[in-house]
Amino acid sequence: MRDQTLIDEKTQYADIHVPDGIPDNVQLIMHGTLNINAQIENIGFVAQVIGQPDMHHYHHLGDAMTLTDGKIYDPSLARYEVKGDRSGTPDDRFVFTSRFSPAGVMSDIVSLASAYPALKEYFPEEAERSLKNALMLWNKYFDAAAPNANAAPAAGRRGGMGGDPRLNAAIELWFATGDQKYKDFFLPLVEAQLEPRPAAAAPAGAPAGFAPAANLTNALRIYPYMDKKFQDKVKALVPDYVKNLTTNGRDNPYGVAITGATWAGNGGVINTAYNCYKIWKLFPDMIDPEFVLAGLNYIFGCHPYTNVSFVTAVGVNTKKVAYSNNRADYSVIPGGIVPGLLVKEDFYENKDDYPFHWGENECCINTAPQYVQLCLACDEIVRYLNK
Ligand SMILES: [Ca+2]
Ligand SMILES: [Ca+2]
Repeated sequence: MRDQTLIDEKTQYADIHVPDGIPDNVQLIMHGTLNINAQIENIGFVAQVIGQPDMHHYHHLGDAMTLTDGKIYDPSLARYEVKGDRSGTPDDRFVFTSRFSPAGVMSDIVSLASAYPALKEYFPEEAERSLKNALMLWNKYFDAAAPNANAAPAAGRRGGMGGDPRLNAAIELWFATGDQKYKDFFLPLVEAQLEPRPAAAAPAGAPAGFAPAANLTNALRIYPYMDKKFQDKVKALVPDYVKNLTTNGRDNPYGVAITGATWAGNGGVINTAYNCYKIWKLFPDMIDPEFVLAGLNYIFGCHPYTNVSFVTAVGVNTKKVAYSNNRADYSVIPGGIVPGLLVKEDFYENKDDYPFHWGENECCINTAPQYVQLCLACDEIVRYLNK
């Protein structure tokens, strides 16, 4: 695994182009679990937002390290006065602890349980701490997170998007612990996802008679570890899934499904293309690997309106204005992926000279690892095709 960065969490020192013997991906995961575990151990759950205290921090363009002084704000001190680990500088970030949702906790379990195997070799203590907190949250909120027990499952942005919000948590806890009880819980839910979906699930603008394909995402994730009966069932659904991809792509020449509503759909384009890669790995005769490449080509510029690469600083003609970890107007931080396009008539589609359309111009961090995975998948496919 790639090791090009020195990261010392104790001294809070990082240096690029200095390998330190630990894979950088593992260190990134560690960096995230330190924050998640600290929140769980101090306030009992992960807050929906840790935000900037004022406008200056919100649009801060300097080194992000300088956003805060690393000391606890003490209003009894004079401005900029420092005493031990406290200071009179009102730069502490705000933690929003309202809008707690048991369903939202399930995604914290996903993060911690999936971090466990990744951290075990290099950071065994942090791995155990992550698993312990994941199990604690599962036991504490399992009942309250049930779809029918959740007073307002969609009230928070992390409250789950339909279905049982505990499904993915159970899958990751099963991978982490091997405990059969998690499998007993998730398997019927995954099998339900393989059932035909109602016509109402068809994408906007789908042709008449459009039959949405089964949701294969979780089934593909667990496929290698399941029995033959399950595997046969998944395999039987692949032709319809592939046909659906073709139908979805029929309304544009790019071979991808553009969401057309709410948040623009680059995340969906990337995830669908990566699902196609997983199908190609399992059933190479049943899908054209071009479906995988089409997703990345779209992200890199083969899309309506412009040929701009949606990955900031990757490509010849790239997004030059995008919100990232700050909201500084008309600026950009390299390496983010913007949400992309809605493809609406007379709409401000992903403009650099009018970048205020949040749902098309804001990079979200969860898209970055998905994009990296898709790049690795495409690299493998291109090598195979050129063999
Ligand atoms: Ca490293
Ligand atoms: Ca401070």
